Amino acid sequence: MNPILEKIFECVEFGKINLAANFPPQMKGQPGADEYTKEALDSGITPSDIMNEALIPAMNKVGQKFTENKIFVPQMLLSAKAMNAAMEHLKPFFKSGEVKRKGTFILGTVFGDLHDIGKNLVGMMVEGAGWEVIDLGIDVKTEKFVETLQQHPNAIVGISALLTTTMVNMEPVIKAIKEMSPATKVIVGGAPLSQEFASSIGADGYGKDPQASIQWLDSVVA
Ligand code: B1M
Repeated sequence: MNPILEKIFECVEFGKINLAANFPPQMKGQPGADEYTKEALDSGITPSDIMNEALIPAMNKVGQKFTENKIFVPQMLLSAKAMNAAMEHLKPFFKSGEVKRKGTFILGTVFGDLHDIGKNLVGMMVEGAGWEVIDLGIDVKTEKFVETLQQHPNAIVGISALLTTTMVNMEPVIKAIKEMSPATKVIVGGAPLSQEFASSIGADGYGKDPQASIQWLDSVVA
């Protein structure tokens, strides 16, 4: 692999955001994902190669390590931040259509629920895996999901819930989505959920964690 791409991979894997960042200690004083991505673009490496050879594989590795309990939420957040720093340089190329996304993912925490840490992690990781993410935030009403889907008819919808009292709110959201657009796929996730619960409310997928969600999303568009 190109040495600059290797550096970007390493920065995302270990959460080195930029030169000023003190974490991780062994990379203190070194450039981060921010500087290396700019350097890569300046040296003529294409945005697609940065995305497909460095960012996506690095985030895959991070997601895998999280699933295996080798790293925890703080490390994954720093990796996501490093990835975001790199993405800032790539966004203009996405907007111009030079780099293609795998699809659009509409994501939100179900109405009644204000928890967003897990949802944000899923959003960042899915974006890092090459998807366009439309994050509707927390306490998202059924109408908002439906309205956003009308604007992005080919999108996949993701709903998060952290409370046993709000996970039941996912069912009417899914029902409304399916009534409007039966072909739309919906994935749900959040600590109190299970595959069994997801199936019982009509969801197409269940994401135990970001990595499982990405694998499911990729399988839908494969
Ligand atoms: Co709340 N809270 N909270 N809380 N809170 C829990 C969830 C709770 C388990 C704590 C406890 O009692 N032990 C409990 C729920 C009990 C239950 O339902 N059985 C609880 C409660 C009761 C409450 C309040 C009702 C408390 C009160 O006011 N009396 C209240 C409710 C407010 C509301 O939502 N209406 C409340 C409020 C809050 C804060 C605002 C203070 C804060 C949220 C801040 C924020 O999110 N910005 C908060 C927090 C931080 C927590 C805990 C401590 C941590 C949650 C978290 O962020 N986990 C939590 C206890 C705990 O989990 N230890 C708790 C880390 C996060 C990375 O994990 O969200 O599970 P998680 O996400 C994972 C996976 O689930 C998955 O991927 C992520 C990464 O692996 N995932 C998805 C998540 N969404 C996904 C979507 C997908 C796919 C995968 O596809 C779409």
